[in-house]
Amino acid sequence: MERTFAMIKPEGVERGLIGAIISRIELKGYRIVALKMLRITPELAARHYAEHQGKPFYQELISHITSGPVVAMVLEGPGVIAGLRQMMGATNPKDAAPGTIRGDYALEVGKNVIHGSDSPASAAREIALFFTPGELGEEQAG
Ligand code: DAT
Ligand code: MG
Repeated sequence: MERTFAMIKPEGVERGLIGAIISRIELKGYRIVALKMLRITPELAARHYAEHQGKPFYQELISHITSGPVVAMVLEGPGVIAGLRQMMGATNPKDAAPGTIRGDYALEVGKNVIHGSDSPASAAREIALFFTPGELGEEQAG
């Protein structure tokens, strides 16, 4: 079954949107495989956002994602990678359709409240960055 990595960003936690966002994910029918609140270190932020190194918004992106606790999760379901991206809406909330998470809860691209993996390769990489096999219930017996 397909899995993806999702994260409620610091402004989502700060604004009290954890319940609303998780509720949408659960009502859609995706299974929450693992979930935790953590403070992202600059090292983890740099690895997570490696593809954006050198872009004009990179420093702001790193300082923002490390500015407060986030809620990280692994979601499972058929087509969940693309499905969550559809539920999130466009990267820039001003382009995100009403009914999407970013369309309904955000105004600025730098504070777009949720991250979701953009491909199977990103999902596998990001899940492994944030969760141990034990946290995913994948420890070997014995
Ligand atoms: P997404 O989060 O939709 O996958 P992305 O991977 O292109 O988008 O960018 C990662 C994050 O970086 C995005 O959620 C918000 C920030 N970002 C992207 N483009 C930006 C821009 N032009 N100005 C400021 N922040 C930006
Ligand atoms: Mg992305």
